[in-house]
Amino acid sequence: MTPRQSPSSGTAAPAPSPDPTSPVYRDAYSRINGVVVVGEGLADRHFRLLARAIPEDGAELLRLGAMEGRHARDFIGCGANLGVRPDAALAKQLFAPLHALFQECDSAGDLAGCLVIQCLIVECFAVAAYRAYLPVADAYAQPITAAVLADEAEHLNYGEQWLQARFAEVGDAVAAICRRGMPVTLRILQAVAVDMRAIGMDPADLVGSFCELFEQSLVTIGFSATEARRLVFRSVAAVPLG
Ligand code: PL3
Ligand code: FE2
Ligand code: FE2
Repeated sequence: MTPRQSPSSGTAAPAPSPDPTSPVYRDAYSRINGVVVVGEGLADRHFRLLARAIPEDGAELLRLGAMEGRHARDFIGCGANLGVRPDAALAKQLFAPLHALFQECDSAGDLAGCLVIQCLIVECFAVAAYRAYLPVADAYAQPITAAVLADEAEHLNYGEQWLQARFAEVGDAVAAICRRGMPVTLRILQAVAVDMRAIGMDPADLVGSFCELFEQSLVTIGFSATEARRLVFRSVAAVPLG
């Protein structure tokens, strides 16, 4: 069989590695770093709320929350190393709809909804983002990002196990919250797509691996491959990347 050329991704030739000390890079990094630091801080709060809502796993959930607090501090350090401060104001605005959805589920006693938002959607988002960042990260941020990535897998696992054990009762609620949570998450990404390109990342790649990871999680908890694909496809189709 003749070897085939790998299909073009539709983008131009790969851009030269961006210079992390340049003003353009640092300006973009302040917004990306803001999203990461605020996202980690919010994850910390969500795990503490979950610890209250699921007292039998309280100690475990507080431990996961403390990991998120450390991630936030570690990523602040990555910015500081470049002389950059995170743009927290923008990031808080971007995360507000997702946090509001979490609070709505928490107030309604919808534990499955809370776990889908934090442990499946946010953690798949984090894993996809940090994996995509690793190859372009500066020498200081690279080992920190690799260590954080290993922790995020644990957070994803917690949610998957909880939801899998109760899939018969919570399957419909999971599907409902996916339809609402996925578009608000993708809009965060859409808002920093231009900045991601400026630091050498491809936002379309990130969306692709986010969807793949999320689909896998849905299958792990009990959806069929077809149901999972359909659920993800429908949530994503509504949000074109700018
Ligand atoms: C949960 O542990 C953390 C949630 C944070 C989510 C962050 C997603 C960030 C997406 C945008 C760019 C990623 C670049 C990574 C640079 C450190
Ligand atoms: Fe984290
Ligand atoms: Fe996490």
